[in-house]
Amino acid sequence: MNKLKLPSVLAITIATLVTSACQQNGKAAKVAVADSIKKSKFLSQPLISEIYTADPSAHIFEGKIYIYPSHDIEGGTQENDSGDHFDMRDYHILSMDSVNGKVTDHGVALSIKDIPWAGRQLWAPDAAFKNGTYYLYFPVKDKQDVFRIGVATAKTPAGPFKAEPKPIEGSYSIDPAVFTDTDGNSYMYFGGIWGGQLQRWNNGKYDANGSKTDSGKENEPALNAKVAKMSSDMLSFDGPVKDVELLDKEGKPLLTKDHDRRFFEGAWLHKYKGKYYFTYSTGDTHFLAYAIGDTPYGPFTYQGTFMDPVQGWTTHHSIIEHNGKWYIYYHDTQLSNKTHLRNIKVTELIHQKDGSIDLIKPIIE
Ligand code: FUB
Repeated sequence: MNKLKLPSVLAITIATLVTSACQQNGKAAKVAVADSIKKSKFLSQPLISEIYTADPSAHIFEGKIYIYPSHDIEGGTQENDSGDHFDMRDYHILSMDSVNGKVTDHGVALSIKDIPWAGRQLWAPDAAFKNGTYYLYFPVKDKQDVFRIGVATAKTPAGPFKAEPKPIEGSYSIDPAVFTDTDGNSYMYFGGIWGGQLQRWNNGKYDANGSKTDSGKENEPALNAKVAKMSSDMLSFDGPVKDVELLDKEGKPLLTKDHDRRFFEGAWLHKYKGKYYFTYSTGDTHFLAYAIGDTPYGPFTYQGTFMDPVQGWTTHHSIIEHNGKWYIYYHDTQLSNKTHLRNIKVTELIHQKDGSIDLIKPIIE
């Protein structure tokens, strides 16, 4: 799963050369120079360095920015294509008054030991607010090692959250993202292939012996993310789980072999000028891509990539509007240089007049 990127190699080489040139100035000077070069290759800096955080789902609640991230830890599990090394056990919620404001870590908001049906691996969460209640949606493997999506509730955005006794009926796989439309209806987008197990689900049934990846049906339509309308109490699905169809500009479904464009994981939805933007990670090709539709159900027409690969294997984001500007929250591995120990970041996201999104380059060349 590892990839080596040229800019990283270049930055490390330059850092080594400059630091050794500065040797007569002592250790502190060396560290300062190495640090400034290391930092300068990144477009943005980590929002918090006391804990490792990833998969940031940002929302504006009570006039503040709240971030619902994964809390990465060193669980000691061997790295593999199923993502077993992402062995997270709780969630910390972060908040700030403004995009560049001081970050407050509100501590543990939900722990795996307080989710009655959970087995292992608390992955990327999201949150929503309706009728005086905050909802935290989270994927975790159940005791049979199958990813399902749970929900927990609280009266304040930072929790603590109390988990419902069972997963959401009809939910499966990972990466829930809940979008509430201007008419008040909410929808959950979810799913992820490979470690997210989506390729093991067929007609609502899980095949424990199914493939570990999406390879094998290269010329067939790629696996789709899923969408379901939420019930008015936000605790269950109101209606069937549907495919999020991703089409090319000729109206044909993207194919499995199209690794640069097909859906992998990390769905998000935002609405801009009346259009629905479905954004997602292409996984093993490490892009963030976007597709536009006319309804929350799609179909969505692929438009392009809007973020180049970050340092690290996974790429995962959320998009919010704050004070008239749009921002993308994302992660990379700047602090640890380890796939499973990530740190969250933010940068501005620009929509052009024609509806396209400017390409973001998270690593400065
Ligand atoms: O954090 C674990 C997994 O890594 C997430 O669920 C994926 O989206 C990827 O970021």
